[in-house]
Amino acid sequence: MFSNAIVRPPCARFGEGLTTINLGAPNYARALQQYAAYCKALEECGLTLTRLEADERYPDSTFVEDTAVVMRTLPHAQASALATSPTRAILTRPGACSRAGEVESIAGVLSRFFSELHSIQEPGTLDGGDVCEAQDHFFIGVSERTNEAGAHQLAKLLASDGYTSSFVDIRTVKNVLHLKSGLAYLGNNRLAVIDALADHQAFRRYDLVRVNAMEQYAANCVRINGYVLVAEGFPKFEGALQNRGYQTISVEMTEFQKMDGGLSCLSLRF
Ligand code: CIR
Repeated sequence: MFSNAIVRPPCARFGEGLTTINLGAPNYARALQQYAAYCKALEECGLTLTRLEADERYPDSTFVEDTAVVMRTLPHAQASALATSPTRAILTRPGACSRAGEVESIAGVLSRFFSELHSIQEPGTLDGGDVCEAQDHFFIGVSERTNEAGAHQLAKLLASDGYTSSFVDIRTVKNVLHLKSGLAYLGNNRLAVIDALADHQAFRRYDLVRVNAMEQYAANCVRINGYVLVAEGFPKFEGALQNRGYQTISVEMTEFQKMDGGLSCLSLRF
């Protein structure tokens, strides 16, 4: 169960952020509306939101997921009362220089919830979007943003808390900025995964819901409590989830997609 999410609205300079996709400039007013609907959906899933102020210094600062890796429960504590009290969070070291300063302000907020904060250190770089938690295992993407040193540092920190991890190199996978642009954990040993990653050996023991190239953006969905948040406009994937018994909530994400961002990127959930 998740109970909290940290969110930050897009700032007025949102359109100056990094992007590789060719979908045109985002409409700021529309981005704010989509953000409001996203927050409402998180609340519908039962989360209490910590709403941060927009940060004009960093155009990409609405994508808070990239600044930290939060652990919900310790695997060995799952059956005990400790299960609901998160202990450790790891501050990342974003791979894009323009985003480095985003981490500092997140640290202050996380220290209200987590008793221990750790950090990825130079020469490691790591973006939270490259980290996919699947119960007591983490998939860590090695990407243009997350280097091997960062991935190893995270794996070591996770191992000291009893989590296992595996690396997934996505550097040659086209149109995938972060691992979670193409992968999501759906609970019960099931993953949503884009076709281009589906044959990776790290996923061979999982039940896969494949996302075809036409609907690739939809793979970045988020399972929260009894629901799966999905991007609006991808009927095949949403139908595949519903056929498997998931209750979906769809959210319009067009303006965030223009900036390479997906549903998971807009919050830190724990
Ligand atoms: C960036 O390029 O860093 C932002 N424009 C998008 C970050 C998206 N974050 C994510 O996938 N976790």
